[in-house]
Amino acid sequence: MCIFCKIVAKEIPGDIVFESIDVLAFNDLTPQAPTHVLIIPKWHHESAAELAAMAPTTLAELFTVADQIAKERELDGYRLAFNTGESAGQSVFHAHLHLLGGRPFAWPPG
Ligand code: DGP
Repeated sequence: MCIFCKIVAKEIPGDIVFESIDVLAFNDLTPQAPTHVLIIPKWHHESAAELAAMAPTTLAELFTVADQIAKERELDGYRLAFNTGESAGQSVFHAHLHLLGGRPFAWPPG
């Protein structure tokens, strides 16, 4: 079982900020911004593309949950990212949407 599946199963602790039938959101262990929340499908999918193909409604929910959290925290802007593949920085192969906010972000990202 992957590390995020273990958080979903409550086998290891996660600092959970939102939960629905299909989606879980929890604070990133190594936050890169004042708000750094990971929003994941509870069902294991390796990547955003696989999630889009297999469960598009759940993929859409990740975005609505991100916006809901941003509104609750009154963020004036935020960045969303899916890293896909090692060369793009993916280290956990369970699809996860990064919600980053609370500081300015440069573009293009490094
Ligand atoms: P990525 O590099 O895009 O695959 O992002 C993986 C993120 O997951 C990274 O920002 C650190 C975070 N992370 C890794 N292990 C854990 C964990 O056990 N708990 C939590 N909350 N976050 C984790």
